[in-house]
Amino acid sequence: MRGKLITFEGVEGAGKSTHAKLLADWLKNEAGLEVISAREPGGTHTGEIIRGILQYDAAKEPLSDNSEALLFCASRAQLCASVISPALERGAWVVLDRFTDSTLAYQGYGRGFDLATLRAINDFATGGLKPDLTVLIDVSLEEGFRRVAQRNTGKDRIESASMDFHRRLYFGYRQIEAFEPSRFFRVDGTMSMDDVSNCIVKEICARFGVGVQ
Ligand code: Z5A
Repeated sequence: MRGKLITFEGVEGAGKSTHAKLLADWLKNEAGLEVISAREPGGTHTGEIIRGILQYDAAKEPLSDNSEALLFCASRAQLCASVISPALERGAWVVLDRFTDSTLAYQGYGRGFDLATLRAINDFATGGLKPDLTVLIDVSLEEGFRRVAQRNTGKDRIESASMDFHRRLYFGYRQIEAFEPSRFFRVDGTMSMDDVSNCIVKEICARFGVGVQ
């Protein structure tokens, strides 16, 4: 049986990496499933090189908005072809820290690119692959930035964009969710880590009939 693709989305500092890992651990250790985890951009050798260009100006020249959009999708295309599709086909579950909705939110609502064009580029990159479930972790921009600042690793290229850019993409996630409500599970990311994690596991069990082995 084909595996499931679960994606995590939200603003910076929402808790995506934390909860993607907690879910992947639960699926492996409690539900006994084969699980592949990856982050975007990245997750392959090519994708990690692209990540360096996108986040830390590794190419040492200003990146145009068009190049930015295409590079996110190039990283995704490589990840889909070499990791996600083969894993799903052999029945593994794939848990992703960001996927196609990030492009719609950041490059679409944030940068102002046409959403239909971005959807077409996303489909080209993924071969039309859609998540079985997208967990949208909801925290305010202020809370997300507070958490990121506590981490004290300095701001990357996209984190340094204007507050208006971040407000647009925060609102964008709501629009994307409204467009396909049944694919999304929105969870209040300001609850304790245990409560957020338990809500996500409960939703996965209810939707897909998996449970503790
Ligand atoms: N981007 C794009 O523009 N277009 C695209 O198509 C794609 C991406 C795929 C990737 O950055 C950047 O690329 C991102 C979008 C853009 N832009 N920015 N900026 P990244 O991968 O380096 O970072 P991120 O995706 O924004 O994630 P993040 O900043 O690492 O945040 P997070 O993963 O959501 O949060 P976290 O690391 O799990 O948690 C943050 C802190 O909060 C940490 O200390 C946790 O212990 C804490 N935490 C987590 N949950 C809780 C709860 N429930 N309570 C309290 N504290 C918590």
